Amino acid sequence: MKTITLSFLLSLLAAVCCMPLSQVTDEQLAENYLKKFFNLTERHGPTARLGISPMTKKLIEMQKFFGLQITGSLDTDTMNMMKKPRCGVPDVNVAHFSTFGSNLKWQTNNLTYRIENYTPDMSVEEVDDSIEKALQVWAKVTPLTFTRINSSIADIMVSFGRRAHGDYYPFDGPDGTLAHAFAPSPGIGGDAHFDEDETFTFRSNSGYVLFMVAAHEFGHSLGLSHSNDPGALMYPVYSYRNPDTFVLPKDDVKGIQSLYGANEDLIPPGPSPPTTPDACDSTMVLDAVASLRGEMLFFKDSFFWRIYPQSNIPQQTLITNFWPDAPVNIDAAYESSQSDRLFLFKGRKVWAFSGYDLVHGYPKSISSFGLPQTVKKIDATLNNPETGKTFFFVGSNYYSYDDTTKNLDPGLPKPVDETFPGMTSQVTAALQYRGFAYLYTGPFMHEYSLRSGRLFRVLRNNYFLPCTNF
Ligand SMILES: [Ca+2]
Ligand SMILES: [Ca+2]
Ligand SMILES: [Ca+2]
Ligand SMILES: [Zn+2]
Ligand SMILES: [Zn+2]
Repeated sequence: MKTITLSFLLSLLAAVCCMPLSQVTDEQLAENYLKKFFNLTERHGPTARLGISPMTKKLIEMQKFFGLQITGSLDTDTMNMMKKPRCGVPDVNVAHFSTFGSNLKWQTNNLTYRIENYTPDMSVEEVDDSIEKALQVWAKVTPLTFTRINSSIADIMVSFGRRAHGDYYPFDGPDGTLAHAFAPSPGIGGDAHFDEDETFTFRSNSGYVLFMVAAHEFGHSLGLSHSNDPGALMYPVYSYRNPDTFVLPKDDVKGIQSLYGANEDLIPPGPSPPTTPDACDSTMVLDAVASLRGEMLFFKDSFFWRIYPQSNIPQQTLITNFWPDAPVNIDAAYESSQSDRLFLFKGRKVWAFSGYDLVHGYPKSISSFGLPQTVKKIDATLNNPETGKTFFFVGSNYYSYDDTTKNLDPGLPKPVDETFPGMTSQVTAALQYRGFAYLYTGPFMHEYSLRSGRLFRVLRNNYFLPCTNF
């Protein structure tokens, strides 16, 4: 855990300069981003230790933090990440949960808060409710209590402002930075500021859900800094989540309890905190695997990992960060290179995506492939670009679909082990890659020649999805 002091944090924030996103080049945007969030101070001149420019060094730090491919250059993925809406507090650590330091915490468990002004985007009741619920996220798992006051100075002062709003850290107009908050200390410490140039909402996914943004900011108000766990509330990038079903993830629970301890009250057992799937878990059963434009995608729960052809460092992210309209906990996935689409399956439904966009008319019923009504879900799918056939695995059988004629092949279903010898257990995921078919069953996968159907090897998940704890 790396610790920083509040004054250091303030000096980082002070280095921010603000230009509207549309008027800056990628290079300027990247420089501003690295100054603002990764403490880039000097742009030019080699650093003695690495012999590379400070800009490149910070770029590598940023790519590491977000689990991007480490290229040291402003590639498309890096630029896309820099353009995502996010929190205004710097990313100073490259670990899972971290704090601003054990001395940067409140010395009392009973804190006060005050809502100084309101956004016109929502009703007063909705703002009050969102702020109250966002504080309760943290109160539920710690001994902390939050009492609202309507006059004088509270520990946590909540306000909405745009551009220069009374501290040294002006906001940046619509998108970019959504909010920021200050680590525990007297005065401005603990306070949370929200960028009024955003459109905040109560629970819709158009605009930014105030509850989600506020719950994140209050993590800073209580002493947490950012986490690189893409499932954590303290991950710096905003992602939509349903406020009605939100449960504080395990990483954040560990973080806040490291500062304040657990809630000693007997509370009725609720849903357990969600954990982010770990590629180092050798017993993990993937939901689905697919190729996409030369990359490999591994789906598990609400997340997926991407692996680029030139690197074997998986990048893990929420499915909805890429495809906001996509389902989670999917059953199967495949890429149709013919139509350049990604198909995702869940239950009796199929979703098709072109790039990030849901194709018009989807989701559809899987009967659109001609599958019989008796098929309630697909276990795995496998596309062979050479033959234009897609296999649908259902129980111990498979169906085969012709992408050209748009029909199921006759004489089906067939037993899986007739075509793939030795595959007698359920196929849980499948992938074609460089002339091979990989059929997963639990944490194992069987490697077959796509042409001859010959079984070559039995491998484990980590053959393609390595365990990289760094
Ligand atoms: Ca304060
Ligand atoms: Ca903004
Ligand atoms: Ca599956
Ligand atoms: Zn933040
Ligand atoms: Zn501010």
